[in-house]
Amino acid sequence: MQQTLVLIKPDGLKKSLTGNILTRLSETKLEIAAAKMVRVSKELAESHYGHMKDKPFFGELIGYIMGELHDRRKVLALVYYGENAIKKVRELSGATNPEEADPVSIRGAYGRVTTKGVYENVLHTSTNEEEAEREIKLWFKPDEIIFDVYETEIITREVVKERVWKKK
Ligand code: IDP
Ligand code: MG
Repeated sequence: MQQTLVLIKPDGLKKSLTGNILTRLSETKLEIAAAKMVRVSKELAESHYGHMKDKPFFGELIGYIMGELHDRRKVLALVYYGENAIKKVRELSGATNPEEADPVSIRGAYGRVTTKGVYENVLHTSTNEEEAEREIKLWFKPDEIIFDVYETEIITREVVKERVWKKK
């Protein structure tokens, strides 16, 4: 059994593709183990794409995943769980460059390359187990995932600062 991170990127949300993408992903017969809307901070974006730091398009990539290009400062983050989850989701997603992706793959059907050269490929999917673990731990807390996918521990925090609803 494996788990993999899927992000429906801001272009996917802006183009109203969420339903279509989830329908395509349901072909895998995998289980959705977690799902949430996330406002992507610069810190989260840079951490997620940390391994791309030296790429010439890094700045655009961070702006893209933060929603700056689409006026949608959010992504839908999901964890898919099941047998061979990483490969199944990856195959259905298609190649990184949407122009090279199989036209029946999700990226091939819905992605595009902008005139500035940004690959707007509508979703992110983890490549391997190591990457999936790093990414799932970055985007989700243990209790947001319905299966115990990785080892956890209980810690006690001294100072807890939290945003709550303001009392009337
Ligand atoms: P992946 O998303 O298929 O795993 P990665 O190589 O991990 O591809 O790249 C992360 C993201 O960076 C891609 O999904 C795409 O949005 C962007 N990207 C990758 N390579 C290029 C490129 O050569 N030009 C522009 N954007 C790229
Ligand atoms: Mg990748």
